[in-house]
Amino acid sequence: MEKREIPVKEAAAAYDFGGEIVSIEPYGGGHINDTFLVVTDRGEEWVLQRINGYVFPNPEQIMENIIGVTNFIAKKLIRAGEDPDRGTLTVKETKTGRFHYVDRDGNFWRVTKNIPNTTAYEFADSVERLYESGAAFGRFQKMLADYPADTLYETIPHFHDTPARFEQLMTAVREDRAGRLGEVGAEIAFAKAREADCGALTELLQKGELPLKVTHNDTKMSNVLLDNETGKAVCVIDLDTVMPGLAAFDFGDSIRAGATTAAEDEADLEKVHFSLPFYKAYAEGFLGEAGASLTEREIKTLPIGAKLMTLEVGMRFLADYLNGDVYFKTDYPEHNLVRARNQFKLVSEMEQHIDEMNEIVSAYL
Ligand code: ADP
Ligand code: GN1
Ligand code: MG
Repeated sequence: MEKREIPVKEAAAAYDFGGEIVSIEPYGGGHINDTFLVVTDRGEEWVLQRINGYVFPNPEQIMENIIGVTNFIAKKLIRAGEDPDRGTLTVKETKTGRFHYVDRDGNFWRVTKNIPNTTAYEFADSVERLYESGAAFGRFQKMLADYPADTLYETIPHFHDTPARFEQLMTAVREDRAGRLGEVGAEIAFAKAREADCGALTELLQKGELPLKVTHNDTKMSNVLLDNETGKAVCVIDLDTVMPGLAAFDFGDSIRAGATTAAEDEADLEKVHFSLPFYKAYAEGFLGEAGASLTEREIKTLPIGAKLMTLEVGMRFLADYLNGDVYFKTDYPEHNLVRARNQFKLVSEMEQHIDEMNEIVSAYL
């Protein structure tokens, strides 16, 4: 299938960047949106993104969520004497005063300020960096603790509903759209053996034993910017999935992505291990900021969140592989399968270390 050209110049022309554009280049390593860095002749940098319409069928709702949340955080930062242009995303208006632009294909675009002298690391290669990401997401959750959660749209319903993700995998197995089922018997068996575990968090939520919070829901290392000089966390980005959720979703997703010795798509499983020192560093950063705002039950469920978020995204990669790679961006045909195997390896190792994982968070009870 031939890919349509992305109308990036058309989208850029909808904005007044306060100078001539000198370059527009692909930017960052996200799996969902198409992201570009726009540089002007005045040396200003802007991030121009085409929102993925397959993943987000209601982009207006995403933008409303993002404007609400970023304004809320900006006010708090200003009150604390901090710079809101660095501490949160700032969405730029189009020439006609809107927060998004719709291109000729009907796709939505947005622009945010690029935050200078920062880096979004694809992979946590030091405990210090993972600690900082924990502090950033912990602080993010804390700052949004009094945000009116019922005003947020659920941008992707059932996003971290692990039993629903299991069912989606079973549907993908039944349909076998890409004819790849024959290659994944071991991985399907791995997921099926854990079907009964999938409901651990959703059941507690349904019973009213865990509170719904405003959560980020996509807390991987590359969704936080660290200062290039000090190494300190500056800003949480990628706010498309901010919606009501559980504390364990945010903690868990960061652990699956960060407490590992290899990249998410490392194919050599000998190199892929769950790392307790990295887990501990993240827990210290996250709970140091958000710990006081969490109930005992919430803290106790963080380790199972790590296992479930890892299992869940492994099942999502596997389902996407079976569906023919329609959701996540891939660089080669086996990419989603490699990612799924990588995540399942981490799940197995987390299962072996669950006692130590529990012990580490119990210091904050
Ligand atoms: P995706 O949903 O595709 O992951 P993101 O919003 O995370 O989209 O953007 C992809 C990447 O672009 C990020 O991981 C980061 O490297 C970079 N990026 C996005 N927005 C900004 C920003 N405002 N400042 C600096 N870098 C950014
Ligand atoms: C996607 O958007 P990005 O690349 O930060 C995905 C997450 C997955 C992650 C796996 C909206 O995150 O849920 O955990 O890939 N985002 C969405 O790397 O589905
Ligand atoms: Mg991202």
